Amino acid sequence: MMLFEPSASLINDDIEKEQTSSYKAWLQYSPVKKEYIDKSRLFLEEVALTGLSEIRTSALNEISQALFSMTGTQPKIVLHGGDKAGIIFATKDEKEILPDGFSTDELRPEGYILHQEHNRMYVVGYCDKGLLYGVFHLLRLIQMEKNVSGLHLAESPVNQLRMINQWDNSDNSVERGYAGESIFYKDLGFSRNLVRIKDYARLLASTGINAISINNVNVHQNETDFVTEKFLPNVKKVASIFRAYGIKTFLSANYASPITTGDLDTADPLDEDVRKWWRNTAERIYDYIPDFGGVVVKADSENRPGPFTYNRNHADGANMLGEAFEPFGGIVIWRCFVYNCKQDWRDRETDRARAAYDHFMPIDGDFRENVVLQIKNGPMDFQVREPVSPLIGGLQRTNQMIEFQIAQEYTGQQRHLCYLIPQWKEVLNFDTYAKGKGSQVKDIVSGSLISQTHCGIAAVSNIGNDANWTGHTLAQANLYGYGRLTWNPDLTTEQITEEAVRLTFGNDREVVETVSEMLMGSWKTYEKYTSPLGVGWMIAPNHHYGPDIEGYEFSAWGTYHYSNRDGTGVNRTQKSGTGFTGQYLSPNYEIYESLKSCPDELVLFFHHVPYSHKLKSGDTVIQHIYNTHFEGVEEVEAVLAGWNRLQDKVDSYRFHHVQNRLEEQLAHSKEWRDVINTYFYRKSGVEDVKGRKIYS
Ligand code: GCV
Repeated sequence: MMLFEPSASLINDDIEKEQTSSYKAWLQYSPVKKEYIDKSRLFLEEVALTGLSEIRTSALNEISQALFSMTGTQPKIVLHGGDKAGIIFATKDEKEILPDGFSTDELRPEGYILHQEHNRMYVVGYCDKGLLYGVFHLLRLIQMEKNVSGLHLAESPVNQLRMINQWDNSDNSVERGYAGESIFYKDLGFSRNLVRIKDYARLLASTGINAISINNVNVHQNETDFVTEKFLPNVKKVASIFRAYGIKTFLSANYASPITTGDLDTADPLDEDVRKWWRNTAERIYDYIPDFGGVVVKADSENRPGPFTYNRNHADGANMLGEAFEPFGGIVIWRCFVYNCKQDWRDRETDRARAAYDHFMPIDGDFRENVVLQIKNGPMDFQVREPVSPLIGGLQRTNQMIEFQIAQEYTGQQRHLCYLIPQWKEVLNFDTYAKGKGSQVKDIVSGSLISQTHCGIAAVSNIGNDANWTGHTLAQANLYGYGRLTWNPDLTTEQITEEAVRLTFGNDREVVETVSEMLMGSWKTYEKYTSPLGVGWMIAPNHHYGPDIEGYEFSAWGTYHYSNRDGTGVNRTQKSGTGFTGQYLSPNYEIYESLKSCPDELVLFFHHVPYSHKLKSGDTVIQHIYNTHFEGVEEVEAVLAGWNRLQDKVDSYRFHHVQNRLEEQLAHSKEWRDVINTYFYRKSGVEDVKGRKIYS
């Protein structure tokens, strides 16, 4: 009997040949130079290990095919022994296959050691998952042609939960999806294209992701039934694909399920029948999927049901679910994106930015150990620029994870290039002062500063069934970088970017430099030609693509900028505004409260100022708006020109694809520039000191 059989191809049959390079994303496994192989003492006769498991099979599949594709050599897989030059797989207790005296002391949960000695490369995991991560690390080094001779390194993940949230619906759509249809669902059922899901699992695992929720947090009627016999066999299939890559499967649950799919007439969290219903439901799920992760819940938010209907609070709701999932080791991820989406724009007291903190701070400490609060990075909603949510670090006695959005809902929808790693790094490095100076967000969500039983980072995925996964090929770097940051938030943006580019496009110096530069500057470029100085929105309602400055100004969504002939921005101070600044700990509170100390990039988020207000940069607000909008467009022009120079160095499919997107971005950035400049020119009547063309 063949104990291990590598699967035939890493490439999905439904992908056209010319599209394969974009489909492979950062797992290209392109040939490396022969001199590199010799120089780095890569011995590839065999891969030896003492036994198989599901995850080890994934690791073996990956390494066999990757090595063959990169080096032309297919190592022999040797079970129980191995005595030739090659690669050794082990976990911490398999001392018999490790060199005498090999220390595994450096191993931490889910971590690994890569160690080269004589003619062998040891990949030693704390457990099988660590082993798999070690394999991906080794393959990364080889693909980047990094010298591995004499290599010794140990790594382990900083965050416990490294999660992806799919906003996929079973009608094939993806809420805020910009890369085609769902890869998970087809016509109200589950997709049969399991290869695609497996390739997604490979991509995620290669960056260190270990958890995924597979359906939209807005759980509609059909998906509510995912927790029933009707769909659990399918959920089980998907979960087993992810399990083989060390990824736990979660479902988004409808808070009102006992009514919607059960036969109760209430979802009151304190009702005994409701509690029993959820206990039975949890038991059923675990019958199918014994290592099921748990549920993600959006409750009392944007018209979704929740405990408020029964005059209960969020702790009552979350704890009721926590109790049901606890016996099976499941967790409840409860979202804090709770605000009044039916606000009257005339009401100047209510401030959406305050909402999450106002709802959750009073119940800090009231949640069960297996409940985690998931908090969006900013107090509003994934804008190009927002301050960090004051709830992060505000909560001191509750499990918490941060939520980012890889999907570019407000940042160009994967038609514009907007690389978000620099933004996420700023957020993760933000000092909350929760435990005095040096209380950075990354240390709060990793649990190192505030002790928590469950914590970490989640993000809304940006993939769909487009051949290149992410709509814009360069948006792949956001998914890659996100995973790498969840593994280690201390990786620099430069390091992540270099990896993403080299793995995706190869090691040619000009390509690496050009694409890295394109990525690195793109967030700030996007910010320049869209809404200024942290004010946010100014985007077309509903679909959120393109400028519409007053599109939300008189709506119920609580997203206003209050521009008039004299000035613009939202007064969120304690002194004379909505008081939101008061949610920050000192000295952040004072920094934001005072116009003098408020950082330029957030001035309009916190203050309403006259157009003549002088920023720290020396420009007035109005001149800043004009300048940045002209600059933003010029920067897109430069990016397109840079890309065009790579025509002979990038395969034609990806080259033309990216070129088309950049051309669209250029045209669209001009639209943004002119709409914003003209709007503020008409409001203020102030001329551009540089006399550039602003339409009257
Ligand atoms: C899933 C924003 C988006 C919604 C999304 C919501 C959320 O409001 O526009 O599409 O719903 O955030 O995060 O729940």
